[in-house]
Amino acid sequence: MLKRAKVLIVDDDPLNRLVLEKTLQQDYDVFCVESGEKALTFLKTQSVDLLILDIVMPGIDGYEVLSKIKENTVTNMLPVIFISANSSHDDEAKGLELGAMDYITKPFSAAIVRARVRNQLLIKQKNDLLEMLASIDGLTEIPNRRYLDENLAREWRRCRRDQTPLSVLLMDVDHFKRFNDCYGHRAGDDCLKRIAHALVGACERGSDFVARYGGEEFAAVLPNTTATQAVAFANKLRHAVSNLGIPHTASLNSDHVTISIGIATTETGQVYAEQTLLEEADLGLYQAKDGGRDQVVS
Ligand code: GH3
Ligand code: MG
Ligand code: MG
Ligand code: MG
Repeated sequence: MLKRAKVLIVDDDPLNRLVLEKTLQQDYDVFCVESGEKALTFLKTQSVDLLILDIVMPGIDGYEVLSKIKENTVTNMLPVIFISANSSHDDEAKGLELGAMDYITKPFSAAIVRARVRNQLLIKQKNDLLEMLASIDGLTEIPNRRYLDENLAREWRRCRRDQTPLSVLLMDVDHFKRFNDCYGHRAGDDCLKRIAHALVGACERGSDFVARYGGEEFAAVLPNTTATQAVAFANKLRHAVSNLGIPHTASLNSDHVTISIGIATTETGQVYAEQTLLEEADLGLYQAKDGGRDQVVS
């Protein structure tokens, strides 16, 4: 495992917590809390790779904690191992049916806990890798349309909830068909890779992201960014591509490769669907093309 996995132990019994912590702390970053409420609060602010969850606890019990975890889109993929003194088949079946990945009965063997934790973390690691691969565009190796759609929806909900502006940029390479015709499709592919790299490299804020929207089109999602800020950022991206200086003698607007950009922003109080944002950005893009290309329209 490349980085140390994080494991959260939830158990009301201090001795159990201590023993479990001792069992796992050599291999993992271990956190302990003593109630279901504290576990849910913990997960609101920190992400972990695995949860070891007691069932019988005062307040909300382990079953309820698991249900809450499954309801939340941020945590529903988090693997949970129940650890309980309830050792009947019915208890175990209930835990597994609720979505726990494994069920360990108390008193437990440290070696078995270690092995089962390791197995779950290996599965988690593979799932994370698959998830990552499914979100990456094969040619440019930047986030793909699937990633864009999922994360734009999430950012849109967040900005609506927090009453902050959200800006979306749609970018399209100018006269790219002519580029392919002039330099060949392989050179076209290389050009797209360099543009993608330049766009991603120009993002400074961790919350901003660029994705390949399709073909020779890219999108940028800029949370907490006003229309004015988005224009400045779009021009930065436009320059980043222009400054690559990729020759394009067949272009009708420049001697090197350029992009046009359309912008849409949700200003506070306005109601927008996230797809409407993309449509509006597309209108801006159309105007940028119409206005002579290599420009930004908001
Ligand atoms: P405009 O300035 O109006 O955008 O002109 P354009 O030629 O860029 O627009 P158009 O949509 O007509 O052409 C887009 C071209 O992008 C056509 C297509 O072959 C090319 N293209 C799309 N995806 C890829 C790709 O993955 N690799 C390569 N090499 N070319 C691609
Ligand atoms: Mg208990
Ligand atoms: Mg296009
Ligand atoms: Mg184009």
